[in-house]
Amino acid sequence: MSAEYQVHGDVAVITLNNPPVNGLGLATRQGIVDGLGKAQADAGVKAIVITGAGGAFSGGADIKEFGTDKSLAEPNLHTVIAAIEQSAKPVIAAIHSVCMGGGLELALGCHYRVAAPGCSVALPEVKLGLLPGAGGTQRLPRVIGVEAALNMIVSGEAVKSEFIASVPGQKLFDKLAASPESLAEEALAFARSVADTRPLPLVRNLPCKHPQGDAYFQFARNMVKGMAKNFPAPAKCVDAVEAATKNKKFDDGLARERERFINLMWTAESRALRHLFFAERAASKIPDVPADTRKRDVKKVAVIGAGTMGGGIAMNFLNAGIPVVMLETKQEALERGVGTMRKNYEAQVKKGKLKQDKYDQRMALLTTTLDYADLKDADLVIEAVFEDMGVKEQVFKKLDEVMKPGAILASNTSTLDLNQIASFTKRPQDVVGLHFFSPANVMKLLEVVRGDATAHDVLATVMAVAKKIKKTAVVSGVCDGFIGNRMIEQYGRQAGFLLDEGCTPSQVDKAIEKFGFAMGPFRMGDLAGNDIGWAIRKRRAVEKPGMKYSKTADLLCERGRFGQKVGKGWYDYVAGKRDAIPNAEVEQMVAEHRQSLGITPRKISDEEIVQRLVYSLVNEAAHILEEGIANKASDIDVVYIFGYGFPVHRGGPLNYANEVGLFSVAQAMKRFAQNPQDDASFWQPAPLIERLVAEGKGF
Ligand code: T1G
Repeated sequence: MSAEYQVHGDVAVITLNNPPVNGLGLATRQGIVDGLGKAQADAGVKAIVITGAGGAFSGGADIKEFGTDKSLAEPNLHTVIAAIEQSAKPVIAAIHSVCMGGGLELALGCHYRVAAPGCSVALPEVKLGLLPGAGGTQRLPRVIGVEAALNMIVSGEAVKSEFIASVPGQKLFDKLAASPESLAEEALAFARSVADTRPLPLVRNLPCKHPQGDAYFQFARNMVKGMAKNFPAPAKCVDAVEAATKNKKFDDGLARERERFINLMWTAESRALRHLFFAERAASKIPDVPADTRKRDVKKVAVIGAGTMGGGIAMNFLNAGIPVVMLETKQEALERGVGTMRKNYEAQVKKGKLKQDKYDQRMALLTTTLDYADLKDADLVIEAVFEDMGVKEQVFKKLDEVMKPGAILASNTSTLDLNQIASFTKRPQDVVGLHFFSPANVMKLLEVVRGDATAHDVLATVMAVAKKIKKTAVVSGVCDGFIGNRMIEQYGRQAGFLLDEGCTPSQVDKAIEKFGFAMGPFRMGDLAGNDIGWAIRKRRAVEKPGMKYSKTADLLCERGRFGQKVGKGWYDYVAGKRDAIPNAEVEQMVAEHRQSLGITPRKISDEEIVQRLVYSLVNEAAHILEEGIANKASDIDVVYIFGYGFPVHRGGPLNYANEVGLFSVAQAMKRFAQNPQDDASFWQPAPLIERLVAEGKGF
């Protein structure tokens, strides 16, 4: 069922019913049109109410239909809205909970709108690389004003129904119900009260003007140009709303909007954003862990280690209202850690991002201790101690003694073997990896590392906890570097080889920043600290003696050029500034090292730089998929977008490879394998890529 039709006395009620958010898919659209037809034909029906079943009025067009012939099939949303406007009897939208996108456009086509308080109202199409394509850019300005409408459309952000209803002169809502519970009754009563009112009011007939139109839209264009460098949709939103104020005939403005909507629908940026919309939600689904797996209660969390990571991790739980007990080995370490947390919160209070009382509430949920015995009643403990297996062993043996049965024991390790960590306990089924990314209270990504013994309910529990602390969690199997760090190692290797072959650090950085990364590998190294990679390479030199690396990064560290924290790295930095200033000494060092290798420098195009950096991620990702370390390709895109700054408008490394076409990607890899300075064995396209190319498929 996708739209139910019932008659209550002299009012017909059409209830959208397409779980989970009453997406306006073809069947639902057809159901609305059928219901309208029945109501017109029934002489006993004096008015029609449209509402939504479950937790939404409507979340908009059914995004799952995009790219299929259903999404534009008749009756399309325009046809449905026209049928509402042409109804001989008044149509009243009774909206609650969620009224977004096409759902709001549907309501705007109605003659009247009654809203429950607490309803989230939005035109979020811009977040999918689109613009409202069913009249939203033409009708919303007519009921809340041009500027308020353009702000909503360009931001895509939701506004509460009661706020909109409180704005003098607004015409979006004819009535605000007393509560969500009374909406149905109040909508029926309202419908009866307007049953005989004629002419039926139409939003399309309302005036739409801006007193300083040209100046305002020029200002708006300048604003969106700055905020949406890689996205075409915001500028087109401005065009469409401007058309609403310029066109004498409503339908001309509608036509302008439609042209831009169809154009945006076929852009790579919109495909990328729609891919990520579903990818982020799909990541929380673990193929062999049923969605109804019972979860353990997590009412109290313990964090071991009050360093940068421990403090950041603790803040996530305090922010979600979950009490935290934090343990350190020394009082001064505890005090330092708590001091850093306070500084972080106070900075937010100062910027007006956090109210003082909220800050106080959060800190009141934190207790600290030097004694493991104080952790015993925590439901989840997360260790964020030094990245050394010996230290982890001590901690987990102690936790095994102290923690209550059923407590989840999590490690924040970023590369160590979680199965080995679990083996230090008598309860490996309760052990899981929770790899936060620094700064842990800011970065959205959380790699949930699944050990061989990790229990299903532990996985289900930590995925739910991740959602509660507003993290985007992706499950990874156990391997060196899990998903993200394993991929970035190949990216870093390619960056080094490019220097050996003829590039300067800034040439590599500029090329990949033009592709869309906020920072190239060398600026990123200077930010994170070049000595971190140095330590990992030293460890790997023992574990994987055969792995080929460029020596330039080691030479840089041997000169103490660890990056911004010491004022010099690949680049020079002026105290207090982040500008990366190329350094002749470093470029000389790179050139001399190249000479020592007997390599004649060659001109390397930006295209090759980008391909080698990005395709190295793609090839490693294909191996990660083959080995079952990641469950699905979209999970890897989520990791790289939310944890490693892959440009959002490209949709992630694997989405981007699909856009390029795996045949071309594989061809480029084979070319790179011919390069004597590179690592030929690495550049053999992964068997998965070869198979997909043979089948003419993508990831
Ligand atoms: N179509 C299809 N499925 C949708 C959907 C939609 N519009 N919105 C959500 N879902 C699915 C989602 O994939 C997930 O599925 C489940 O609902 C719960 O989502 C012409 C063309 C509505 C605020 O952009 O902002 O209208 O993973 O986890 O946190 O102008 O979903 O369970 O299988 O996000 O409670 C415009 C997008 C479409 C709204 C609910 N509308 N959705 O948040 O749940 S374009 C949007 C949201 C359009 C017209 C154009 C949120 C939500 P699964 P969730 P939530």
